[in-house]
Amino acid sequence: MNILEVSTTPFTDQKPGTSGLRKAVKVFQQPHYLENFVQSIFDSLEGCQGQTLALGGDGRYYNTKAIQIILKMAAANGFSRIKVGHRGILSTPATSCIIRQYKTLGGIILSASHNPGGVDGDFGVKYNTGNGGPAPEKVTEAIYARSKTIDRYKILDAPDIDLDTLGESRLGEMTVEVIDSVQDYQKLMESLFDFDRIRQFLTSGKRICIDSMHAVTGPYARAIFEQSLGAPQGTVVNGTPLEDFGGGHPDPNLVYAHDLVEILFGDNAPDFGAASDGDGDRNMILGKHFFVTPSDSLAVLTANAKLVPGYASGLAGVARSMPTSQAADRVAAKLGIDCYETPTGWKFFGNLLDAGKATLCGEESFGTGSNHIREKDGLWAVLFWLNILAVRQQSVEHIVREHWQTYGRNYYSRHDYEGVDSDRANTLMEKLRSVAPTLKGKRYGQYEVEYGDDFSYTDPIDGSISSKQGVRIGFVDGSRIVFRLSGTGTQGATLRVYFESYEGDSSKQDLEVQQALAEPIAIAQEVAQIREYTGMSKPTVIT
Ligand code: VG1
Ligand code: CO
Repeated sequence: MNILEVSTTPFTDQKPGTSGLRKAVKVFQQPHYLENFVQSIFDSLEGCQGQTLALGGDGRYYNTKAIQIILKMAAANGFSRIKVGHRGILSTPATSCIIRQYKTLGGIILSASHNPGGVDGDFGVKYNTGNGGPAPEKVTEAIYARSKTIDRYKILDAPDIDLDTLGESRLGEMTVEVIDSVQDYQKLMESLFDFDRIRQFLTSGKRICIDSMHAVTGPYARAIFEQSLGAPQGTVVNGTPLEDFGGGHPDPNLVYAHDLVEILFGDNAPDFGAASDGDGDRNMILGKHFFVTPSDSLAVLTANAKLVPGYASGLAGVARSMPTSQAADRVAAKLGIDCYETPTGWKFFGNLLDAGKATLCGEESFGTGSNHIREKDGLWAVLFWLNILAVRQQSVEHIVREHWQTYGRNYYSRHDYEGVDSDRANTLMEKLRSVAPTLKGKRYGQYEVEYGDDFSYTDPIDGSISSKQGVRIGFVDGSRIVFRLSGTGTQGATLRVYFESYEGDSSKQDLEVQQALAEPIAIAQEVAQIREYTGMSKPTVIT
């Protein structure tokens, strides 16, 4: 078959963000746009000749089209084998699992995660390295640099591959292996959790509801919860991946997963509920009439890890992204293990996991995971919770309230201002960057500023430095306000403001969250003039 060398010119906007390159589908549909980026990835690798790659996506619009293009480009670039998900489907955690299990050179994940899909939605491409994790910054920078000079790409002139049939076929010199999307991932889960005990729990009258939000986890959740663990059919809702996610926003939080929230807060609510995002790496955990913040979830999993077979021998350490609440730090201190604070984005956990310094990791953005792979993992978190519930035989609410009594409660909330004019958002951040260091010692009501800075992270393993990772204002009592701009959006800028305050007194742990954080929220407005810069009177999303 014919290898074509297509000449092209660079696009200037192919800089990967927090998690790969994310753009509107229409941007990706421009002639050569996808091809340029994929060739830039291949050109940045140490060599594709004879290598194996994993490939799959979350099933959104343009997924299979992009897969066909990437397969032909991989063949033309000398790869010898591609493991591609059945019908193009692989969740982000499943891809990480496959890269590690089959020791592939890396993998390409097609997803814009929690961003809406469909013709008018978003699409994304992310490269993961041989450890199964998102490419670190030095790799994404190399890809970006290459994208700015690229002048040709290679592609095989060949018919499309049948992605609907499992098994091997040839594409030029390359073997394409269409693999079961679920099997390897499910086996990994079975090796970590007590499936018998969870099965007993789920067949003894406890009811759960798993919302896959018409995105990638549907097939995984059905196989694991309904077929293997014996939960009744219908436990998994919105379980068929749709190209436009049913018109929804596949982001498992209180705002976008409101259908599930209504079920769990309604009459006759089930005992447990969970939702996943577009590509299956996020999770939201709910109990009967109870919401678990992702930061608390990480802390509870850390405190209860010994109850779960895969973690029974103890944890090496725990890591959280900087804006994530310090609830896990308190558990780590009590367990006598290290707690690491990293910039936002899972790629920053990779080195800690590889070096065996952290076992569990988490982000406030509904992401939790462990050293079993190198991505956050939504269904893993659900199984972890179910394993704990099955052992403790107590409700979600009971477990979390008891946790607060032991460790104190870290009230936590994030306010997002979406679709802000980019220049204005940047100006707001610039101002904050210069003001923050001058605030030390300043008093706002009962709050005294202990420090103000722009978070800079030095990776403890390779010494690499990532600066400008978010402006922090820390108070003497441990409360914090953090400001940063999103690196995953595709329209304008999204300002994220994170609030945290600590309450050790168990008689004061039952306040409404926004109420408990009212003062820091007012301080953020005073310091950053959010309303003036965004032109918005209130956040677009509160989680
Ligand atoms: C957001 C979250 C971050 C997460 C990232 C990717 O990034 O804040 O914690 O790792 O999304 O998640 P940002 O830059 O928009 O704040 V996923 O599930 O979209 O791949
Ligand atoms: Co995601």
